[in-house]
Amino acid sequence: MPNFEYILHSFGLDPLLYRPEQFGSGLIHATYIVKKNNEPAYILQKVNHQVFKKPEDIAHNIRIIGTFLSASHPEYTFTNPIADKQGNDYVMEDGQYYRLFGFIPGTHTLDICEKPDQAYEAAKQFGKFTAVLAELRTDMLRYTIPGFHDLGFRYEQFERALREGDEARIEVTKEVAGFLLERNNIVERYKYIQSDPYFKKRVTHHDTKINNVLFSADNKGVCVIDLDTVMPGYFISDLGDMIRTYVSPANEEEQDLDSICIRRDFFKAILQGYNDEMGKHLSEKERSSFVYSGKFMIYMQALRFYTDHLNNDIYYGARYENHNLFRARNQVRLLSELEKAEKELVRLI
Ligand code: GN1
Ligand code: MG
Repeated sequence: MPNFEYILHSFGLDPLLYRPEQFGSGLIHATYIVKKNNEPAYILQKVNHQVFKKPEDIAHNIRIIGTFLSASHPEYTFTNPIADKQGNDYVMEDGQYYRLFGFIPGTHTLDICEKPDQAYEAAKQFGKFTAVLAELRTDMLRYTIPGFHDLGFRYEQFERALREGDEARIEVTKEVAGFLLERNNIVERYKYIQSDPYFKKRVTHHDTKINNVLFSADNKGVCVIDLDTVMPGYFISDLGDMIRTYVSPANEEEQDLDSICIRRDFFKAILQGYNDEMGKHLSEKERSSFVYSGKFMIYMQALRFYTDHLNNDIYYGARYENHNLFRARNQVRLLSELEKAEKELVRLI
């Protein structure tokens, strides 16, 4: 257990009045909602230092973005981190980094995308985030996780795991490896994108799950949160992760693979919401990659879960036997479903 008394105190909060409770379902950080009189007041997060080797880079990016927005888009809702009593972005306790954000009153998050309207609102918020930052020079930002959405790099990690990973696991999961190896053209297309001047690097969120959007009481999107992975990137990361996580009613934890399917109306809603903000910024070439973006992200997530399984779950951890293998098979199924629906989805656009 963290020493909450010390942490709260360092942020200038009276530990007798404020109480942290475990919150959310992220795989990487531990998140707490800090309540006063049973009402949410702050969000406290312990940063995963294994994954984010330089937490100060996150703070750097958020500061640059906050400063830019307050000058150019003061109306934009942006959750600046709260400094501790000494003015630091973090409090260190027992070798761990903690940071604090204000809770925006009247907002809530969703864990599951249940209606096309929600997909639309979320996509609009992620699109807006990149759009309001269109004039910010991306070279001002740091890469908080080097190679994070570099599919070539993820593929190399997968190949290395096939050579050096757990032999027993490799032996009994050959069908997953085979499926992924066969689709290496997804990597080739990404490499082409990297050299294509019509694909622009922009300020990209890189984690566009629905629970990273705040909604108002009347279910309108308010803003995006969880800015650790904000760094320069391609729009296919953000659009693709929405397709990956909103389009199927079953999420990446689902073990009943037959419940995975492609909901056309959700796909359409994502594109509408994203385009309403980003349409005018995207090139023709970029616009012809909407379905590809979904394949790109699902494929990358399948690679990452499977690679972690072969590496004995050192990154994502496993709450039950073969957890990451189940997750990988889930993403493999989702990718197959997307492939089957592809022609129809292209027509929808
Ligand atoms: C991680 O921690 P969470 O759930 O927000 C991961 C994402 C993956 C996701 C899969 C830093 O995000 O890239 O898509 O798990 N974040 C990092 O659920 O690796
Ligand atoms: Mg996250």
